[in-house]
Amino acid sequence: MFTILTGSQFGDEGKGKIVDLLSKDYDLVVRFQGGDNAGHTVTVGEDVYKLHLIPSGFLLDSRVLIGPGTVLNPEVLAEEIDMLAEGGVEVHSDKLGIDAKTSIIMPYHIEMDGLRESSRKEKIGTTKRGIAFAYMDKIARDEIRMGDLVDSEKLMNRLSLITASKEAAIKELGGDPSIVTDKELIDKYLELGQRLAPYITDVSYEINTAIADGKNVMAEGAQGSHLDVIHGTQKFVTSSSTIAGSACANLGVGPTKVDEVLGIVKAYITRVGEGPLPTELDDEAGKHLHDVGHEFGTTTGRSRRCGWFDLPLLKKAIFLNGYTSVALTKLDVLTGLDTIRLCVAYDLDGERLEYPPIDTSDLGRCKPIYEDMQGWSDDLTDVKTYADVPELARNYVEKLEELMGVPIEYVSVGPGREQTFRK
Ligand code: 2SA
Ligand code: GDP
Ligand code: MG
Repeated sequence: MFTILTGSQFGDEGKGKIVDLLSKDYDLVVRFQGGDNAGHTVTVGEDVYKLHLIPSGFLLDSRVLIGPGTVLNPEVLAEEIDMLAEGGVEVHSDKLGIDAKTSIIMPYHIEMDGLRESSRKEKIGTTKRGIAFAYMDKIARDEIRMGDLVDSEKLMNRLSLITASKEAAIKELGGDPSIVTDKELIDKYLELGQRLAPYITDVSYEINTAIADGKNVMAEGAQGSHLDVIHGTQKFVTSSSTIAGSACANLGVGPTKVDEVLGIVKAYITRVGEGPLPTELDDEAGKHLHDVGHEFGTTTGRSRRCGWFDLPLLKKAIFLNGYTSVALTKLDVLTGLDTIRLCVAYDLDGERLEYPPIDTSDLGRCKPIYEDMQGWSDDLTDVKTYADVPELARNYVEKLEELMGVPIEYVSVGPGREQTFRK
């Protein structure tokens, strides 16, 4: 079975938690896009793991893979492996594989991201992890690949071919070009290459043979559908394709192999960084969602913007991904709100829109049209079955399901593995 799991909103829907929960049934769990801009949280009892690169299926028996469509900061990966080892979770090469074709995020990419972001008049709010600049080099065919990093001659040769253009680009951004040829940094990367060499694999081959052998494979998306570089709220997007189809292209698996596409849907909406968020709240309800939901960026610690559930954006995510089912997360966070508002459509210059406009600035001008539902005060965090969910909360879940037209398969009422049940 091949399952693709993606975020349906602007990221941070709780993908990490759901991947961890489901990974017991999967032989392989694979990241297919993005880099260490992602922050996926897995909570088991007292242990909280905040991962940026290692797929969230690492805790149980699954083998986890980093696919060739990702961009990899080798230092962050080495730190993650060390951090897990300190906590007693060993991640050796039988557990983790990295595709040889994965693009490496070089120190100059991180430098360029920071310089570009600070010089922008209109900020994007990137995570400053060098993501866009590493992808730019991939597309320009100037990237350093994982396979180059393990061979000093190859690396020096690749670097010599791009040094002049990288130096010029950094100078143009107002930075110090010496970072490109900095010997200490290059030596550090070569050391990291040696350390990560045993993990190198051919991800497409592993996945396709696993599927052919009747094994189960899960592709774990990062960020969210509306941050997709093509279909998202451009320019306030990340630099990779975050939607389900991207898993096939990035992993080298044919679309005929896909069995399920699971959408992770937060019971409200959040966004970190700039860009439109029509239901954004700047009142007590927004403060409630932010504080009760602990809405802070997992990678940067930035405060996440919060708003009511946005149906037009969700309808678009359903089209973009073709979800076969949905996991609804953070329902518990809504407890204690007297009224829960649901954005069912937008008003744009007096016209009612059931679906987001194409243009990002038009989306920024959309005013939400709400339907109000009665809230509930019961704590949900100890609820173990759907039948035990209080009626007013069930009304909300069932209203969302009806409006989305996609079955809600799982409901999550807390960060823990056990705080999840089937609907
Ligand atoms: P980038 O760094 O080039 O990918 O930034 C471009 C936009 O993409 C957004 N982005 C994210 N949005 C939500 N969550 C992400 N991961 C972290 C988390 C974010 C954090 O789990 O909380 O810690 O701040 C993520 N990664 C990228 C980003 O905010 C820009 O809007
Ligand atoms: P991801 O990027 O989609 O994996 O999500 P993040 O890990 O960045 O952010 C989701 C946050 O919500 C994490 O701190 C999770 O532990 C937490 N979380 C996940 N599901 C639930 C839930 O159902 N209820 C609550 N209260 N927290 C949750
Ligand atoms: Mg996250």
